[in-house]
Amino acid sequence: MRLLDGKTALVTGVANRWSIATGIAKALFAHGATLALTYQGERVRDEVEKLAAEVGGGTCYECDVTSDEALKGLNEAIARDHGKIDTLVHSIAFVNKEDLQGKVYTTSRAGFALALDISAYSLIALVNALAETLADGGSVVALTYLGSTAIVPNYNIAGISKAALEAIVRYLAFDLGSRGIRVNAISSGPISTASSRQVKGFRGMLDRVAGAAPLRRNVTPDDVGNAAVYLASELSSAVTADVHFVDAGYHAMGMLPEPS
Ligand code: 0WD
Repeated sequence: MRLLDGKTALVTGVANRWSIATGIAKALFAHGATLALTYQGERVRDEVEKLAAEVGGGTCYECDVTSDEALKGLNEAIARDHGKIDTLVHSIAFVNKEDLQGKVYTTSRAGFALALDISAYSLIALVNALAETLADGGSVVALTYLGSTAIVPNYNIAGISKAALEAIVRYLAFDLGSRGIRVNAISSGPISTASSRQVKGFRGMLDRVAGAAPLRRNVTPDDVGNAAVYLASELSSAVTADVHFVDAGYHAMGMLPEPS
């Protein structure tokens, strides 16, 4: 059964084929959605255009979310090419590499501001820029991680940014709820991507999760994509302001089992 026929989805944060956003785009397309993809800049344009061709010739737009002008331009281009969008996926984060290791208290003021701007404020900025283009009854989905509410060594300022992002999800759910627009986050288990590999000791995290999670495995961008289809579709018609875990159950462990 296709759940998104006739819907248009804007998916941000596609950098390459391993990006979580790519898995989400593929799943939305498989369920009938027409896609628009955004990417950060020149550096990844060719790769993203290649990926767009694989998901039904989705349109591609450059948009650096730190630029209000770029966000305004994105909204104009989307309104011109697609009219309205039914689903907005926020799959963007950035933290300076030196802030993804060591002590949180050594984070610089500039590093903190940059991480919070790109990883959290950008959701507010995107929704503000696209407010008129987002269809009533639509769905907004953001990507988060367990490090928002629990200590994950080295995730540091990224976790603090995710705490802000999850709070933003709840407040936006209230702001947009009167238009029937739902806003949720997917909390993904760790997946090896260009961003996650910047976290010191990331490989070890994958092994530990696979050994301890109830499903005894890591998750994939396809797993996350399936949950995004649910959150974009009518199947989640009364679900909003929620953080939905797609992490093989790892978040529910109170104590890790003995290694087998
Ligand atoms: O383990 C993981 N990979 C998890 C990721 C677990 C749980 C959550 N997440 C989250 C991330 O925090 C992020 O919000 O999922 C989202 C997507 O991350 P990803 O797929 O792991 O990483 P990646 O493929 O690197 O995409 C993130 C992208 C950037 O990629 P690169 O590699 O070029 O830094 O965020 C984009 C960029 O495409 N991005 C921006 N986009 C627009 N404007 C900006 C910017 N200023 N900065 C980064």
